[in-house]
Amino acid sequence: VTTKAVCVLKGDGPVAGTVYFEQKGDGPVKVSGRIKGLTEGLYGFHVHQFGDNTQGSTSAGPHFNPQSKKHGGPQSEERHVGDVGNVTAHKDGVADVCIEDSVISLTGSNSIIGRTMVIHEKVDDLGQGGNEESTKTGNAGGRLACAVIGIAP
Ligand SMILES: [Cu+2]
Ligand SMILES: [Zn+2]
Repeated sequence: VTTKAVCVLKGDGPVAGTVYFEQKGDGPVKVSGRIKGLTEGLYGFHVHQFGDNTQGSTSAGPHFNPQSKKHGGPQSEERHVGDVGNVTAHKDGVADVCIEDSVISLTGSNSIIGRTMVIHEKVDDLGQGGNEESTKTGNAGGRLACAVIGIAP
Protein backbone atom coordinates (compact mmCIF):
# COMPACT_ATOMS: atom_id res chain seq x y z
CA VAL A 1 0.00 0.00 0.00
CA THR A 2 1.31 3.45 -0.91
CA THR A 3 0.30 6.36 1.29
CA LYS A 4 0.49 9.94 0.03
CA ALA A 5 0.29 13.34 1.63
CA VAL A 6 0.73 16.93 0.53
CA CYS A 7 1.11 20.42 1.95
CA VAL A 8 0.88 23.88 0.39
CA LEU A 9 3.31 26.22 2.17
CA LYS A 10 2.35 29.87 2.65
CA GLY A 11 3.52 32.69 4.88
CA ASP A 12 3.37 36.46 5.30
CA GLY A 13 6.13 37.03 2.71
CA PRO A 14 6.98 35.75 -0.77
CA VAL A 15 7.91 32.22 0.31
CA ALA A 16 5.51 29.58 -0.98
CA GLY A 17 5.63 26.06 -2.24
CA THR A 18 4.14 22.62 -2.52
CA VAL A 19 5.63 19.55 -0.90
CA TYR A 20 4.58 15.93 -1.56
CA PHE A 21 5.11 12.89 0.66
CA GLU A 22 4.99 9.28 -0.47
CA GLN A 23 5.54 6.06 1.49
CA LYS A 24 5.35 2.45 0.38
CA GLY A 25 4.25 0.24 3.28
CA ASP A 26 6.23 1.33 6.32
CA GLY A 27 9.33 2.11 4.22
CA PRO A 28 11.09 5.48 4.00
CA VAL A 29 9.08 8.58 3.16
CA LYS A 30 10.03 10.36 -0.06
CA VAL A 31 9.62 14.12 0.31
CA SER A 32 9.62 16.09 -2.93
CA GLY A 33 8.48 19.42 -4.25
CA ARG A 34 9.49 23.01 -4.79
CA ILE A 35 9.63 26.12 -2.61
CA LYS A 36 10.06 29.57 -4.19
CA GLY A 37 10.59 33.14 -3.01
CA LEU A 38 13.82 32.41 -1.11
CA THR A 39 17.36 33.76 -1.51
CA GLU A 40 20.34 31.49 -2.11
CA GLY A 41 21.15 29.42 0.97
CA LEU A 42 20.02 26.72 3.38
CA TYR A 43 16.80 26.80 5.35
CA GLY A 44 15.71 24.67 8.29
CA PHE A 45 12.82 22.41 7.37
CA HIS A 46 10.88 20.54 10.05
CA VAL A 47 7.62 18.89 10.97
CA HIS A 48 6.16 20.68 13.98
CA GLN A 49 3.90 19.02 16.52
CA PHE A 50 0.46 20.48 15.87
CA GLY A 51 -1.66 21.08 12.79
CA ASP A 52 -2.90 24.26 14.45
CA ASN A 53 -2.32 27.37 12.37
CA THR A 54 -4.80 29.61 14.23
CA GLN A 55 -1.92 31.97 15.19
CA GLY A 56 -0.03 31.26 11.98
CA SER A 57 2.99 29.01 12.31
CA THR A 58 3.45 29.95 16.00
CA SER A 59 0.56 27.73 17.08
CA ALA A 60 2.14 24.75 15.31
CA GLY A 61 4.22 24.32 18.47
CA PRO A 62 7.71 22.84 18.74
CA HIS A 63 9.31 20.19 16.53
CA PHE A 64 7.35 16.92 16.43
CA ASN A 65 9.14 14.93 19.14
CA PRO A 66 7.09 11.98 20.44
CA GLN A 67 10.16 10.30 21.99
CA SER A 68 11.34 13.43 23.91
CA LYS A 69 14.76 13.49 22.27
CA LYS A 70 17.10 16.41 21.57
CA HIS A 71 17.16 18.26 18.26
CA GLY A 72 19.43 16.82 15.60
CA GLY A 73 19.88 16.27 11.90
CA PRO A 74 18.18 13.68 9.71
CA GLN A 75 21.17 11.32 10.01
CA SER A 76 21.57 11.79 13.78
CA GLU A 77 20.75 9.02 16.23
CA GLU A 78 19.50 11.73 18.59
CA ARG A 79 16.85 13.73 16.71
CA HIS A 80 13.25 14.77 16.82
CA VAL A 81 11.01 12.77 14.51
CA GLY A 82 10.31 16.08 12.74
CA ASP A 83 13.97 16.85 12.02
CA VAL A 84 14.25 16.36 8.28
CA GLY A 85 17.13 18.87 8.01
CA ASN A 86 17.55 21.73 5.55
CA VAL A 87 16.46 22.58 2.05
CA THR A 88 18.81 24.40 -0.33
CA ALA A 89 17.70 27.37 -2.40
CA HIS A 90 19.68 28.23 -5.52
CA LYS A 91 20.38 31.65 -7.11
CA ASP A 92 16.90 31.75 -8.61
CA GLY A 93 15.42 31.59 -5.10
CA VAL A 94 13.95 28.15 -5.66
CA ALA A 95 14.58 25.11 -3.48
CA ASP A 96 13.89 21.75 -5.03
CA VAL A 97 12.97 19.46 -2.16
CA CYS A 98 14.34 15.94 -2.51
CA ILE A 99 14.55 14.11 0.82
CA GLU A 100 14.19 10.48 1.79
CA ASP A 101 13.67 9.93 5.50
CA SER A 102 13.14 6.70 7.45
CA VAL A 103 12.02 8.25 10.76
CA ILE A 104 8.98 10.26 9.74
CA SER A 105 6.03 8.17 8.66
CA LEU A 106 2.57 8.64 7.15
CA THR A 107 1.10 5.99 9.47
CA GLY A 108 1.48 4.90 13.10
CA SER A 109 3.00 6.73 16.06
CA ASN A 110 5.50 8.74 13.97
CA SER A 111 2.80 9.87 11.54
CA ILE A 112 3.17 13.46 10.36
CA ILE A 113 -0.36 13.65 8.91
CA GLY A 114 -2.28 16.53 10.46
CA ARG A 115 0.90 18.21 11.71
CA THR A 116 2.62 21.32 10.30
CA MET A 117 5.55 21.55 7.89
CA VAL A 118 7.63 24.69 8.52
CA ILE A 119 10.40 26.35 6.52
CA HIS A 120 12.55 28.64 8.68
CA GLU A 121 14.41 31.88 7.99
CA LYS A 122 17.85 30.43 8.76
CA VAL A 123 19.93 27.31 8.35
CA ASP A 124 19.37 24.48 10.85
CA ASP A 125 22.70 23.71 12.59
CA LEU A 126 21.42 20.14 13.16
CA GLY A 127 22.13 20.24 16.89
CA GLN A 128 25.83 20.99 16.37
CA GLY A 129 25.70 24.72 17.24
CA GLY A 130 27.24 24.32 20.69
CA ASN A 131 24.52 26.16 22.61
CA GLU A 132 21.26 25.28 24.35
CA GLU A 133 19.04 26.55 21.54
CA SER A 134 20.84 24.29 19.07
CA THR A 135 19.59 21.22 20.95
CA LYS A 136 16.00 22.50 20.72
CA THR A 137 15.56 24.24 17.37
CA GLY A 138 18.91 24.14 15.56
CA ASN A 139 18.94 27.97 15.74
CA ALA A 140 16.83 28.06 12.58
CA GLY A 141 15.10 31.28 13.65
CA GLY A 142 11.64 32.47 12.63
CA ARG A 143 9.15 30.75 10.41
CA LEU A 144 8.90 31.86 6.77
CA ALA A 145 6.04 29.66 5.66
CA CYS A 146 4.06 26.70 6.90
CA ALA A 147 1.26 24.31 6.02
CA VAL A 148 -0.71 21.48 7.54
CA ILE A 149 0.21 18.11 6.03
CA GLY A 150 -2.92 16.50 4.61
CA ILE A 151 -3.87 13.16 3.09
CA ALA A 152 -3.45 13.14 -0.68
CA PRO A 153 -5.24 10.94 -3.25
CU1 LIG B 1 10.98 24.10 12.64
ZN1 LIG C 1 14.13 19.36 16.01
